[in-house]
Amino acid sequence: MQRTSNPPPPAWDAEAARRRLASDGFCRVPGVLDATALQATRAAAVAALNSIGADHRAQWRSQGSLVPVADHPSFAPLIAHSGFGEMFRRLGLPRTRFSSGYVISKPPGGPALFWHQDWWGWQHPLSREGRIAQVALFLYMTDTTRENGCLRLIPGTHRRPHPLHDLVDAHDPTLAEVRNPDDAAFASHPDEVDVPVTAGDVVVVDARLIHGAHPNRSGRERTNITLWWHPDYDGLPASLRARIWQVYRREEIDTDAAPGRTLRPDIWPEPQRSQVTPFLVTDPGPVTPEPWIRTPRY
Ligand SMILES: O=C(O)CCC(=O)C(=O)O
Repeated sequence: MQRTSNPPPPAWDAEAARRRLASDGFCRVPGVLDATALQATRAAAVAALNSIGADHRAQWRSQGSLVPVADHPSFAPLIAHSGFGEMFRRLGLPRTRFSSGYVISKPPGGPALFWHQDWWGWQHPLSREGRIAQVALFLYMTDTTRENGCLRLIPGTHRRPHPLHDLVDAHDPTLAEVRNPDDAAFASHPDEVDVPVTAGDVVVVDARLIHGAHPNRSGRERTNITLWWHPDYDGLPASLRARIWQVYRREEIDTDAAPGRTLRPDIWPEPQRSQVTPFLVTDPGPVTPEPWIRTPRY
């Protein structure tokens, strides 16, 4: 049988990406997932989306879906993908560990994703420093444009206040269900920047950055997989690690779309468990977790 090999990944300027992540709170790295990895990840995403029903879609209408990766061991090869380690290294984010992830998939006609930021440790002084405690990798399974619901964000808001901070209570159920489509949390903002991608690119986003997504006006599903990682996890303050450990264990969090489920990568069946073990956050021991404060404090 003839084997086809993937073309080499595109070159990218690591220094420029590093600077952009520091100054604007995000960067786009092209072609991290090759065609083979994309195909396998798409299949895992489709299976995960087949496991949810209309009630889930209604509860998470703004996101489109919010399916925990922890419930689907088929995402093990994605978490362990060698391209991430290389990317983190070049971005100057060594010893980065994985805590959680979600399949966030906008169906055709899906509304905008509300403006929000995802950091929860605002009481900790590290929140106002250059060091990044948590990044999202956004992995889109299709090319994205303004038409099909690409990411949009407000550059620099990971380090400075912005009026959108005042109106958004991230992950409020009224926003997730889009009870009021005229809420400013869904509207375009003059400061917004679109981040369209080619499938296989990774958008790296500082958890503190204000972001959202355009409505999906196309006739096709627009699927994203968000993976949360923690640069220099072992060097983070113990209270932050204790809270990240709780998130990983699916304890006391406000974004687990499947409360009561307890599956997580360290109890996945083999061989998936072994595949991801080197990349997972670890138990910091008996430490009081950082308070869960989602409201930014500058
Ligand atoms: O689905 C998207 O485009 C963005 C997802 C997102 O904002 C998030 O996971 O925090």
